[in-house]
Amino acid sequence: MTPSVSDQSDALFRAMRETASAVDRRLSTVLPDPEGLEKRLLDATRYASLGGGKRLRPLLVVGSAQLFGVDLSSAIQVGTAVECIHTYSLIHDDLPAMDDDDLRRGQPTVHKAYDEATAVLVGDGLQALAFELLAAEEAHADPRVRVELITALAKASGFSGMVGGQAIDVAAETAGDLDLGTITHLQRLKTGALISFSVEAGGILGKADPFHREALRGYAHSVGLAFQIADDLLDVEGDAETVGKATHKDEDAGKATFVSLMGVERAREQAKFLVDQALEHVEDFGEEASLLRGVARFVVTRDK
Ligand code: GRG
Repeated sequence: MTPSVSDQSDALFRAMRETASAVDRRLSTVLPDPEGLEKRLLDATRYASLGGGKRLRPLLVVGSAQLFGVDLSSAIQVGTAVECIHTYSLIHDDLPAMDDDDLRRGQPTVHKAYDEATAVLVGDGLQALAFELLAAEEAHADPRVRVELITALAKASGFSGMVGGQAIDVAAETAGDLDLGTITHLQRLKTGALISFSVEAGGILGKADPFHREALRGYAHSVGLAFQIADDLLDVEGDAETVGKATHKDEDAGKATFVSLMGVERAREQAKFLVDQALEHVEDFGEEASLLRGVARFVVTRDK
């Protein structure tokens, strides 16, 4: 019997809660607890990284790892690593030199609650911690798998991934209006690359064959773009209290986004189309893909 829609969303929200708690527990264990002058740095790191955020990327790692019967503890280790990179990117993105934001995950941004130097260092420390987590045996017993994970996360977060996308975004502020092709490229790098890593990580951990890895790449591509369109829609339609960060930022800055170029209705249709496409990519998998299916649907219905 196919589970009802409400059973499916109950299961998704349970998985989200469990993944978020597991990531928090892992982070609490691995973050050092110094008493000296570096205490403030670690306090700020806990402030930024514990108890907030949807933990969507770790959830994608857990979902893709489930397809190949990978241990949950390995998936949480890898999910915690990608969450460290994601959190660092948000902290740096909020700095005055970048997006200059005061609110993140419903609380003052790190440079507001502490100071700019601390915010830079928290981000740097989290980035290093991500690779330490992947290099540890808890990620996978096979060192070749660990090297593959490290390489994939480095590419996804570096010059040809998230940092490259952020650089295009910064350059776009003075480059005039971007077209749809350029925005798609920018978002593929800035937010899509980490989402793709999260989905592909399950295939790496499970030593999946090329056919299944290709299916994961297709799913990740569609979900990544759908996520970004939903983010653009939230900027236009969401309220800051629920979203947990300032809204109407893109609109006020006159920034070209999927929504400004396509309009709200077409953007919403495109996001739904991308979700259907993502579901098709994983249709050959059975029940074990139910978490990935749930996440794909959630990405466009979320309110934060
Ligand atoms: C500073 C190197 C560097 C990169 C920053 C990802 C990024 C690049 C900036 C974030 C800006 C932004 C708001 C992008 C929109 C998409 C996005 C990443 C939203 C936040 O991700 P969620 O919704 O956040 O998963 P939570 O708080 O739930 O983890």
